[in-house]
Amino acid sequence: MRSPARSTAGRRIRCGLFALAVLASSLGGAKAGAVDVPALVTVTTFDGSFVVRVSDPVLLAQIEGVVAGTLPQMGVIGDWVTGNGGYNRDADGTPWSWHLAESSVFLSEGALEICDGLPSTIEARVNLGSSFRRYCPWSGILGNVRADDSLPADIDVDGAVGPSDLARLEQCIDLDQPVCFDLADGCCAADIDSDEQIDCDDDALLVAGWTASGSAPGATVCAAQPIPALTAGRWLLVASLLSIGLVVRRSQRASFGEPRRAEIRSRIRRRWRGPSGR
Ligand SMILES: [Ca+2]
Ligand SMILES: [Ca+2]
Ligand SMILES: [Ca+2]
Repeated sequence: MRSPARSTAGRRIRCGLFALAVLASSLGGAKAGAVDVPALVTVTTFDGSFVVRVSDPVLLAQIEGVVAGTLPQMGVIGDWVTGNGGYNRDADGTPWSWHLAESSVFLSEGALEICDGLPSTIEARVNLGSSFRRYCPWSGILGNVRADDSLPADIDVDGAVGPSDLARLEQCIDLDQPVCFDLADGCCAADIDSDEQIDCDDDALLVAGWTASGSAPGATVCAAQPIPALTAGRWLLVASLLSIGLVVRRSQRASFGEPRRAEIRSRIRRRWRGPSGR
């Protein structure tokens, strides 16, 4: 990621560092706490914020060091995937349609300009179906490290999995449109398993993660579909096997059964009449 200081990329990296330093001084030093992994960390940019989930204790210690000011300012870098993971939202609570894949997240003192941007930049990329996944917000400042209390199926990131999440999934689910990019803006937030489809796999996760009172109803299209289709398919298979069995048996009778019966009748006649009976 780093480049020689005299190169253009090097100047761009210094610009990124400068932005970090200015915003850090304007926000003041945040206090680091002893939080266990997994933890949630808020990254605040010039315009909007997002949340990163951290399961690596070494990375979390680094982040806490940066937040406390005992380590030099560093920015977060990672690769986005669809779905908000049940935790990624803006400061005003609006859920994003993406989150950074945990295994891809690291800190760096500099980053290339190509992956810079605001959280809304990434939101636009998700909805455009961009294949460029790297995100390294130059203005991103780490802060608010806390224990992870998120729920993976919490599509609207309100702290519970319930009717509002189901309503969102029902609105976005489309079994004929496998890629969530093709759906209305914001629907990629409903991709609970981050496979870029809004389908019955996501519904199964929502049902499994249901925290509201009562049993989870699940999406109508998924509740109606799988079992009858499977039963009908099984009956068709049984009927096909029976038909094949009948055809084979008839053909065996035709080719082998009749000569065998004729031979037995001939033997009986010979035994009854004796060897000279013919
Ligand atoms: Ca919810
Ligand atoms: Ca999915
Ligand atoms: Ca799927």
